[in-house]
Amino acid sequence: MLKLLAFDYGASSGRGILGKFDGSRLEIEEVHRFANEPVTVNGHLYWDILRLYHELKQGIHKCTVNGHKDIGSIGIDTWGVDFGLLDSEGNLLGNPFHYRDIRTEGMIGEAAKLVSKRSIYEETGIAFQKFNTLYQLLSMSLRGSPLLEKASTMLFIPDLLNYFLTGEKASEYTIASTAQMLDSRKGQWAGDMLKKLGIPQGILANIIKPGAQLGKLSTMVSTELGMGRVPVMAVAEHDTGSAVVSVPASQDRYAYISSGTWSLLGVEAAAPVINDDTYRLNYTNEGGFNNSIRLLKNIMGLWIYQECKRAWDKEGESTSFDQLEQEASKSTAFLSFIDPDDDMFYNPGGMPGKIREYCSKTGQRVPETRAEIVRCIMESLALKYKMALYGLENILGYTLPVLHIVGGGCKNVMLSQFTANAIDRPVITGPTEATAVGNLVAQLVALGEVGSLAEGREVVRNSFPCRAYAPADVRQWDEAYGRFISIIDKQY
Ligand code: LFR
Repeated sequence: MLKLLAFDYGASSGRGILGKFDGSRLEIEEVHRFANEPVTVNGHLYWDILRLYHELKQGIHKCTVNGHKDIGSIGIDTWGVDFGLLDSEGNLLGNPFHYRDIRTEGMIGEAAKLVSKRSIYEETGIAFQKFNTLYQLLSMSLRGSPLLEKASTMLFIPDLLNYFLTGEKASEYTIASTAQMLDSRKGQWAGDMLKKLGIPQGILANIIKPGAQLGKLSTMVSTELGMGRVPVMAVAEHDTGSAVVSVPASQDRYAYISSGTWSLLGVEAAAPVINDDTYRLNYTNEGGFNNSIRLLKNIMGLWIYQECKRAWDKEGESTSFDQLEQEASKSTAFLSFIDPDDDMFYNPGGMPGKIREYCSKTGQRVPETRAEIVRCIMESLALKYKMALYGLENILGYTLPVLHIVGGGCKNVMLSQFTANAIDRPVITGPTEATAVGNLVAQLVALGEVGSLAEGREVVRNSFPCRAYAPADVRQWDEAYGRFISIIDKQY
């Protein structure tokens, strides 16, 4: 039995997952789970990176003491775009900023003064999101940040954690692609563009492809943790990249949603799709495992729901997601809609109030109860998925007959059913631990235990149950879609 360890960091929690592979099936066991709580200091939002590294070591240590010293390899994946800076001696310069920090406000416009938006898109294929690494670095460069001046190396979060473990500095391709700083066709840093934008190129690390060994636990780390010098693999270090590796699809044409804090809806493509439509509709082309491209749309996802729950918990109205969904399922359908991607929902805090404000501004009935608010979020998300899926089909010129939903969001039965109803296509959910599973599959490929991504997906199909949802109430959902479109098109 081969044992592997996957660490998966999301925006609100992280986990260490032990994978056991018997040659055809993969079994997973959660060995460590921890909160990932960003910290506000002086009005800026940061990741508590040393705590996150501490949790990584705790997870490895737990394996040591629980009889799993014989780990074959380790892989790490995290959310995209964020990074740490190292000085010339390899010390971390400051705490990495959270992508929701305000410092990138207005930076897309500033970048466009130096290089046209269309040229940035033509070269990188990456959608315009104010949180992209490009705009984080531009904001530092424009204000003459002393940290940036001192920096010798920039490492994305999973690269940074790998560096702490192994001493190796490299930028894994899938995570680097989220930066909007790569030439998407060559898979290398877009040197000329970065020069025009004043981004120092000396700090960029070598790009390495996923599915290979990055290094080994350093002697210091392995002594500290009582674990041998275990190989550390470059997996698809971007969580979405790992999640898509785990999609258990057997047919050629399908769409997926990697569902968590964000909902990433897309397809796997052989090459970047960069044209007038993808530019206008802001579809992105992220680098994937096996040189594939993830042509997808970022949708705000369960963030809005998580934030509502956080607000209610804070007010002392503590509840569970299950309870909220039960209440919402009894609430009236199609009372009011929001555009989940409206900028007003991007920043943390006061989410129930923001939803009410949106509905009031757009002349709709204002949801009062928790149940009405949750129902409004779920219906709006399902309708936004429909919009993104139909947009994708237009771009591709063919129909996507089935939608796979993977990741923690699969647990939300109401949203999965609403999605099938809205898109009028079958929805298949699972695996729930998609990112960790994809991370483990990439390690199996790197170790030569499975021959290809297709074989890896077969392992996933053999190992994890799926659930299918058939569309229902299609006519009502069609009508609702018409109203949804007219509301989100409203200028307020
Ligand atoms: C999902 C994700 C998305 C990325 C967002 C910010 O966890 O990685 O793919 O757009 O977080 O990094």
